[in-house]
Amino acid sequence: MSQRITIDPVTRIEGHLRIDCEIEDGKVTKAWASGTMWRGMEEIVKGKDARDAWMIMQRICGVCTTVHGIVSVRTIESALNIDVPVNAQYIRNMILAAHTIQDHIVHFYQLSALDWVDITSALNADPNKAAEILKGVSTWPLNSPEEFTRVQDKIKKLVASGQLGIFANGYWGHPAMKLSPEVNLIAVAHYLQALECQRDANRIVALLGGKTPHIQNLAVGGVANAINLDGLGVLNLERLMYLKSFIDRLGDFIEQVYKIDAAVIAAGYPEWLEVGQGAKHYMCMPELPMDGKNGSFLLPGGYLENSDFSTYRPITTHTDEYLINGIKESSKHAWYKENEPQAPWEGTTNPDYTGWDDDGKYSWVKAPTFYDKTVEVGPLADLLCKLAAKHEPTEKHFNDVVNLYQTLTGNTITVDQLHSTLGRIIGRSVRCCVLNETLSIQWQALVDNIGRGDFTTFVKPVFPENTVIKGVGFGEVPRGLLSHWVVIKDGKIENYQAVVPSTWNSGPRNFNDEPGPYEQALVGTPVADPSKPLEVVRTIHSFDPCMSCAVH
Ligand code: NFC
Repeated sequence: MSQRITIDPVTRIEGHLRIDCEIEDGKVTKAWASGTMWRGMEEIVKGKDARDAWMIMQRICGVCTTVHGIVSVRTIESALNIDVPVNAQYIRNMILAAHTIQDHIVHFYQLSALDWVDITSALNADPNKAAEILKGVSTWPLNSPEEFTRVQDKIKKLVASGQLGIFANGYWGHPAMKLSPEVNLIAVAHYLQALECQRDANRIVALLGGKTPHIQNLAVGGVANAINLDGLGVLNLERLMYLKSFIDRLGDFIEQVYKIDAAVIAAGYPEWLEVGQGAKHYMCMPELPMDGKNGSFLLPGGYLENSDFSTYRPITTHTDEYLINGIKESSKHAWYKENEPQAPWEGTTNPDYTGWDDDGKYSWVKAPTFYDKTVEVGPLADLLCKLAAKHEPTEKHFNDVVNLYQTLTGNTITVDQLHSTLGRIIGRSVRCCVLNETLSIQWQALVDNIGRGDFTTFVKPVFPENTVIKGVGFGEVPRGLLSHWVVIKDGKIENYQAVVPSTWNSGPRNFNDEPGPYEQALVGTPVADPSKPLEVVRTIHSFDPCMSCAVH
């Protein structure tokens, strides 16, 4: 006998997401993902000056706040075919990398850890044993018995006060919680420390971007940071060194805490390497451009089909015709008037709410496809594509996670097992380590270029008169592949479409009725107690949904 459950809203995400599942014999057999809020950003921006698009479109989201701005300026610059000064690229790259690092730390600890970590069990832990577990594994100075005792006392006081605050509504004591009290205590301690450490990543964004969330330093044609090494410029020597101090400090937490915790959590839940495969096709963008035209990148991107590395096709530029011609969005199952797949430059967004229909329309999220296929994007796609590309930093950090997992469990993690809920969590930690290394590289590239006497950060854009121009900008952002598409006439926006990572992943059934990645990933998920569907939430959280991005 099948049972239907609805989780609405799913919490510890950004935005408004409803998940419906049919459960039979303790497993999910069918699922629906629905974005339940629409705002119409693509309509709002029409008719506006193209130079202002980034400022408006950045407001799609307050979580991935910088990336819509950066991709939007790339979009307008692609329409104008202008070369951006490399100083501007390095500054944008550091913002993008630092922002993504901050996002991944917050996702692991604040948004998803409590799906796996039972706070109440940490009360029974032995702080000495907790410190012993990490001896020889991590050099993090706060992994001490004293610190673990301090954290445990803090939680005890919280429980005694009856005011659990942020820890009030977990699935504590759930049969799917399996970590030892000591590992739970370690995770709670790191949860609290992560709140502090993520601020260093945000400081990098704010120093370069003027503020965060929603940076202020972008411009079509570059950035507004003035470089003046010994004067009172916005970016002087003192600021550059200040920036470097945050970059260095951030690395310790990522390497000595986050990467290790990812392996420790995986070791506690090996069965989650067998659950949660989404779409079988994966795509990620090349990112961190090192030239002015988005044609050469520090990090590779590509596309692979049917979970098969032999199909890997590198994507080497943001102007790749194969890439641009393959992307469409369909609204057969979304609350918009048009049903047929549309290429984004011709895309329309005409809202038409008709209520929930299991076999018809049931979401505000459109369904993107690549050459008619539903594709997963995000940290797992990023990991798989970079492993297929034999990207050395990715291989190195992935091997570190696997080696620690092996030490803890005696087993290895195969690439086949990455198509899973844990695969996404591991992918995000690996990506965070890779991005952390890029921060120093970008910083050095900027300092070296300034040292050669190049202080340029901006070229003035000139819009042609009486001509329609089209642009597309891409980015590999925290939740995966982002693209913005624009049609401009006389400097004003005629059409604007955003095809967003969480749209790819949380999309409903596509024009061919194939379920979206969330919906596919949920099928087969075990559910011990349908009234407390922790396991469903684990898989959904592994994607790190951002629904205000997904719908926009
Ligand atoms: Ni909001 Fe964004 C979406 C990201 O999926 N990353 O491109 C935007 O949010 O987190």
